[in-house]
Amino acid sequence: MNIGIICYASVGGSGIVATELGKVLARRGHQVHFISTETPFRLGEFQAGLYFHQVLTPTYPLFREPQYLLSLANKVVQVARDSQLDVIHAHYAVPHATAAFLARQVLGANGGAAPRVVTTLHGTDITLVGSDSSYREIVAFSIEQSDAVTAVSDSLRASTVEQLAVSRPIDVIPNFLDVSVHRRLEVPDLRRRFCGDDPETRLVIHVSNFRPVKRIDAVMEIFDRIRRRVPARLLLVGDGPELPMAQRMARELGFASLVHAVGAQEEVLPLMSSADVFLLPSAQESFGLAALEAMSCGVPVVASAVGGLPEVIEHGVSGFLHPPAALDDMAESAVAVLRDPELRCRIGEAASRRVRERFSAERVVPMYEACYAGVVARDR
Ligand code: GMT
Repeated sequence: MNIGIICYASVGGSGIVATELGKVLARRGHQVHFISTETPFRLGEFQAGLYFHQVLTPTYPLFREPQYLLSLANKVVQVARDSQLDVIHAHYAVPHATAAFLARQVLGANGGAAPRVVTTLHGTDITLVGSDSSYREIVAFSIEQSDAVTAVSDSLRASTVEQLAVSRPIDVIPNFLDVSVHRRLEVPDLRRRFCGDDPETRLVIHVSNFRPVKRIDAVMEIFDRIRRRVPARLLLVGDGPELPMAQRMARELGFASLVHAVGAQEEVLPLMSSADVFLLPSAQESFGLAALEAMSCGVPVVASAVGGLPEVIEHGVSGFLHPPAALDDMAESAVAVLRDPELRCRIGEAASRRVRERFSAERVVPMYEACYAGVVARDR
């Protein structure tokens, strides 16, 4: 099949999922055309069957804002014509589902053959951005008009129905990892770099885009409670608007020397593999791809019991979930795994087993293929 994937190229779960999906689809014999502003983060080495089409959005003195929606829709039309796309797969509804809808209208005008549109909802495109009254009507319309819609969790499907009053069917296709690559690596040198030579010092990690929804202040508060009870270091991976606040909090709480902030990194597996516990106290998380990455490396996750996280982590079995306000409880769970190597191992093994059994590319990518086959076979 010829598939056009529209995604954000910047660091972020939706772009990572779209990129990994495209890579696996190409390995399974499809022709995959990424359409984005830059080469997608994590695209990696050249792979047969993968193409990249850059969206350029020219500026003009009359415009106060670049016209991204128009240039994107225009590029989708060109790629669809040149490459005879069967399916346009929009990852993240805003504005990608709308661009796909526009492109399909253009291609189908005058009775032309138009590709089918599949939209995958990722989370903030519904819970934060799409439900904002400035975007709501258009986002809901674009979702209704897609030929198929998928959401990354049951929780996100329910939020979409509730917040956008969407009435069409939405299939749940969870996020996934290539489990042949996503596994624990042995990285003693890296661990020593962060923790020094003391074998008792534990490494706590947080990976995100450092936006307010991630509650970085809670990460810092939880770590403050942990480091008073266990010798520990905090590894912050990623960048975003809340990072300076995190560094200020570390100084004010007196543990700046225990924090390593390494910025946005393409290769997170070695960093995840060197950690003992992952903190994710988000206010909202439709799935929690970073948690899944930590779990694949056998790292216990301590997270908020919000959104889709309870579909990923079973409390007390493959990680720990607490109400977002329960910082003491999150610290308590983290201290328990940091102090008890046997518990850490048991939870870590259950976590990596869960990823392999429920969230592997082998299990999930065929769900997308079935979705594409369904829309292509269906009469419009
Ligand atoms: O909010 C973000 O962190 C970015 C956003 C994105 O662009 O990818 O993340 C959302 O999509 C991810 C991939 O499906 C999910 O794993 C994240 O849980 C989701 N974020 C939120 O719901 C806050």
